[in-house]
Amino acid sequence: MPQRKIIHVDCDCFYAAVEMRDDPTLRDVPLAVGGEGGRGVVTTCNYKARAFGVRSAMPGGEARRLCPGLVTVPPDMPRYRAASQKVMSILRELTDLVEPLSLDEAFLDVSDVTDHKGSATLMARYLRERVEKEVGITISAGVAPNKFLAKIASDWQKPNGLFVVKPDEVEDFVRELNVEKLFGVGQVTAAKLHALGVKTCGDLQALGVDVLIERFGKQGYRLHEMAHGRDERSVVVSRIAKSVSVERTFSQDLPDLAACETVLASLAADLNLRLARKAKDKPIHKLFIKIRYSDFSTHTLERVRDNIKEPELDDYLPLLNELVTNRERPVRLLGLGVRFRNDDAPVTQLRLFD
Ligand code: TTP
Ligand code: MG
Repeated sequence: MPQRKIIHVDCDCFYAAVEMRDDPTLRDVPLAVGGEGGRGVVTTCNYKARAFGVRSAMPGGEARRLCPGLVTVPPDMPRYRAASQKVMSILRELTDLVEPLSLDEAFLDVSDVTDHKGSATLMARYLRERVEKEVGITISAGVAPNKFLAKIASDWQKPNGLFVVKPDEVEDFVRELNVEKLFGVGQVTAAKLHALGVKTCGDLQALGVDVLIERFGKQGYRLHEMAHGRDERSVVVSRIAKSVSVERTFSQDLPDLAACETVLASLAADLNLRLARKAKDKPIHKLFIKIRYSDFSTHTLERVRDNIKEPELDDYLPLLNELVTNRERPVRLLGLGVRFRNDDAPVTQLRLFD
């Protein structure tokens, strides 16, 4: 297969960036979106606030303790959606092969783009400039021969950065890469790998594919491939789905049901973005919700809601309340989804992070 060129872009402190763009008095203060008055959780915060240790999914009270001068504003999803649409349409002017992962993040396959001398680095530079000028927020970009490396690269020089992994640099780049950076490696897998003396992809390479498969099954093979910087997944513009869902794992557990309720709006927005793109006008049959607690026990609940158009926060709240019996139990992951009415079309399951 010819060498792919993939760009991954991710907006910097996205919701906070939109707020700072629209209100100059917010630009030079530590700012969090959500968690106002100590209630609910922070959806995101600007980099000034991050310097104090404030993070996404942190309860407002804790954020304020870490950062006494923290300014908070309530989330305004319609404004973030509008900014997202502008960003995505700039990306789509470069190529049709754009795969958004959420409101603020997308992969582009630019292998066949001839503009900008065919240089993905120049293209990424151009996209960053245009978004800053036309949308008024900054994006970070990663350029690499595949999705997995491009996504890591976009994070490498964040915020407002560009990082390029050229094909002949892949070997050196992955060798020092910590296993925590690999897709699908959370706390549990990381702990198992550490117990085997594995900290970096170089260590993973040394361990070898046989041991990895023996210990981790299918995931072991994926780990081996990623440790060598390989990833064959293509950029997918749209597929026929029988269900569409989004989920989010929180870097810090959500403390209780009230905190879960405050993140539902942004999950519903991400879900509707995916619905519009992947399954426009497909008749919805059911809504479902998924929750994983801090002890990793996972529960789902689904309810028939025939022909609902754009499921919103209020459509999911009753499911959440039905599913959660203990309001004080810490939550690690939340997911929302829809199932479509059966038809004869070929089906593919879609997941946000597959
Ligand atoms: P991210 O891209 O994860 O974060 P970010 O853009 O705020 O910051 P950066 O990329 O510079 O590290 O998420 C994009 C948006 O999604 C974020 O602005 C707010 C929303 N979000 C939540 O509402 N809750 C969360 O727990 C996370 C991680 C994000
Ligand atoms: Mg972002």
